[in-house]
Amino acid sequence: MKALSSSGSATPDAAPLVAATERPDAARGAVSAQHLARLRSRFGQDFLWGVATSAFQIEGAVAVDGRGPSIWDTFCRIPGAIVDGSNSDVSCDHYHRLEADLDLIASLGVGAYRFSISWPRVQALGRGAWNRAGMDFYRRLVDGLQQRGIAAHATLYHWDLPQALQDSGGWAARDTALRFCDYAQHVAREIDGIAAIATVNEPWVVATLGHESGIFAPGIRNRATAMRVSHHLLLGHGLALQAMRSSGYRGALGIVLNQSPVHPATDSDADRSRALLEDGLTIRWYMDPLFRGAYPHDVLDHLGSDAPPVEEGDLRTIAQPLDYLGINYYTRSLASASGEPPQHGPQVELTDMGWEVYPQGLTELLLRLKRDYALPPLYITENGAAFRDTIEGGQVHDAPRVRYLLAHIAAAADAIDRGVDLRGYFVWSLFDNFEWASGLSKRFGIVHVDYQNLQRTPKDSALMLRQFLRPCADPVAAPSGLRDTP
Ligand code: GCO
Repeated sequence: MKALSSSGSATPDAAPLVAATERPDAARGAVSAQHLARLRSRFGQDFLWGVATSAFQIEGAVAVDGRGPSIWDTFCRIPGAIVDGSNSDVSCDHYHRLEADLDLIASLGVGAYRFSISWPRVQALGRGAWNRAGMDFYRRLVDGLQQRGIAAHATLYHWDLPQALQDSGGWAARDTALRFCDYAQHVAREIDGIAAIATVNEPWVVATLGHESGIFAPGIRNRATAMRVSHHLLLGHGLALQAMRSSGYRGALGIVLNQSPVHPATDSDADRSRALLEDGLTIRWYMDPLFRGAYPHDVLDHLGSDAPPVEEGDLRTIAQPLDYLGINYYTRSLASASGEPPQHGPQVELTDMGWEVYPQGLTELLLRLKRDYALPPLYITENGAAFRDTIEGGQVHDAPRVRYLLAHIAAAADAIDRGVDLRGYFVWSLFDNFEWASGLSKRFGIVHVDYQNLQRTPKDSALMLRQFLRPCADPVAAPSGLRDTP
């Protein structure tokens, strides 16, 4: 998810995605093997390539095998909350198609798969009894990845809070951080073989879109509540890290933040100070407590009485050493004091979300983080784009997505060349899936999903990724089993 609602662009100078001589064929999304090989050679052999999903967006099966309702199940029932009136009761039905989907992931040649664990599937009420069937599902998932030689990168909280916890205050209640800690410890102890665990995905989205603008679950509109939520998410993260470490988990532990460089829409002083504030609210509000043990003063001043209550010791808990930091990058943000969305020049390419394609922002962001913080190794845990794909004759020629991915991978390489310790890159997303308040209307996948019959069809971007990762494989034909997986 991008960080700000005011994003857009008036940049006349947006750099071409791929140098003209190397630009993939616009019609078919075909890219020369030479281009792919050259790009690949900019990354070390140990660099981790993966694809990413989240539980609520793909699993379906919301009321089977003891899963409890989540806040997103509830939110989907509010008239008008989801633009197309859809829900995720079925979505990709991944829960029932696990083995075939794992084969599909393996056929792409990736080294890692980033998925999330649905808290209400493993603990229906968010406290008390554990749900054996839910735990078994994730055990099968992790075992299946291991059997295929793919590293399991799990996220514990990708927004699907058990509804029962919301009923007792949700993340605005400090107790939810303690419940989260119990859940984290249980998962880390009871599911063997997870290579990396991220505590929370995009706390800014949970706090701000869920509790200030209210466009995401649970749909609350109150800034003070949103800021309490942000603090409790960070506290829950810190408590969970301590608990997982002390219970003997030996994989890598981290957190995932969504970040966009914030640029002033114009050179005016007003826009510049707005950009500084938005940078504070979206980036420094999370990075400073995690890596400096303090909330940024300018943001605290701005919040005044909406600042969250912070108890003695909280910041020490939050600033636990991390094994890695995950960054989700989609676009940049443009800040304007007037609040008016900036106009886009005709040269600016927008995705189907209306987000500016701005790959150089990824390099800029990574260099800035390196400059300002003492960082652990970094991973791009999400990067990708929604476009209006069409399927014709069993093929999806998603040339804009191919260009987007290649340009951002090149931007990641630029950051590495300039000293950033970047260890991996995950495409968002493996599948077209339930895109939150946009429902099923936005397609982010490199694999197309037909929501009528649930058939999976790798798009050109998936075939490109496979060729990028496994250059010896047949560059044209899909691997057997890749098409027509049920
Ligand atoms: C996010 C979420 C994803 C979104 C993606 C596109 O990080 O925002 O992890 O669930 O689907 O970002 O908006």
